[in-house]
Amino acid sequence: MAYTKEFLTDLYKNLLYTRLSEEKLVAIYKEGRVPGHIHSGVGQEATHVGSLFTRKDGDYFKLAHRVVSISHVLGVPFNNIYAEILGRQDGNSRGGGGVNHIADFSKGVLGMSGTLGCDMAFAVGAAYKLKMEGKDNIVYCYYGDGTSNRGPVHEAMNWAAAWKLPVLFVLDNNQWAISTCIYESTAVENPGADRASAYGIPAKVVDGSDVLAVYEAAKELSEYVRAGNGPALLEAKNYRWRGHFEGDQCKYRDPAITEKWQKKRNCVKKMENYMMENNVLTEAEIKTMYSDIDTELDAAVHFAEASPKATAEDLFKNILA
Ligand SMILES: Cc1ncc(C[n+]2csc(CCOP(=O)(O)OP(=O)(O)O)c2C)c(N)n1
Repeated sequence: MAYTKEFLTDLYKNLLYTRLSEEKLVAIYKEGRVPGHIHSGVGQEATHVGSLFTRKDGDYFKLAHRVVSISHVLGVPFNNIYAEILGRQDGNSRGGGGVNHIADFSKGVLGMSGTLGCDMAFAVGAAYKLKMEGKDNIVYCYYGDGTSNRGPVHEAMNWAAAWKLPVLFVLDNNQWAISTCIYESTAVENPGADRASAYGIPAKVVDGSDVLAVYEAAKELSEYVRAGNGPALLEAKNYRWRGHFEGDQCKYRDPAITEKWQKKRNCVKKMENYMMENNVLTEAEIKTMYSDIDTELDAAVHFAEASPKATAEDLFKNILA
């Protein structure tokens, strides 16, 4: 085994935090405790956790609208993540941004645009700043397969490649954009990796349900980017387990395919098996972790619910005009 026990435990724990947090959001949404909507990222956690485990202090992150609790890996507390999603003043954007705008500049989390694809240019702009500063920091830029078909994505990638800017693009290919399957909207097998070569960007395709495989691929690519070679792209093969939003009945797709992914490509279960087979954690230790994390997440939800609601005036704070 090439990894230390500490590294594997930390990686697994963060994967579990992300899974249980995404499930917690679904549970409280069902109880009517979440205003607006959520995009659950259950099933896609390993792509984000595995790649973010290659980060360094000073890096920037352009996250996406799915796997919304992932910024906890970067140090944003669950209290503030949940408060933001619930529209409370203790949210990291004082409840004014909501689920699509988890940002925390102190942790390098740049936020995102609800107009998908346009925020890819923010990431490249941040990479330009890093290049001017001459640091070995990079920008992690996450996007979806549906988003990959938008014009601003092309512009951002072309700019990053032409100016050799330090961006690791991570395509979380869950095969669906609301009710449109990627194979109906895209002629190539790998909407990220197959197009990357046209920009002169090296790419890798990885099984998104294997957190160690994601980590290894992201490590190689992020080192290439940090060394000043320009951008790289990682495409992770995933499947969107739930609807586009909670309440989506998914009538447009075959539930048997979803079940197959849930049974065979469950990133948390796969990592759990690995941990037990390699004597890193016992079943009992894993069970304790589940209940400890669940208690912690419940406390974060209670914190968020006790926080005052964002007011109409809050909407006009922190706006650049
Ligand atoms: C420019 C733009 N067009 C359409 C939408 C509406 N929309 C929100 S999420 C989504 C699906 C995006 O699919 P993908 O990029 O694959 O990400 P996923 O939701 O699967 O994680 C769409 C079309 C949007 N937010 N912005």
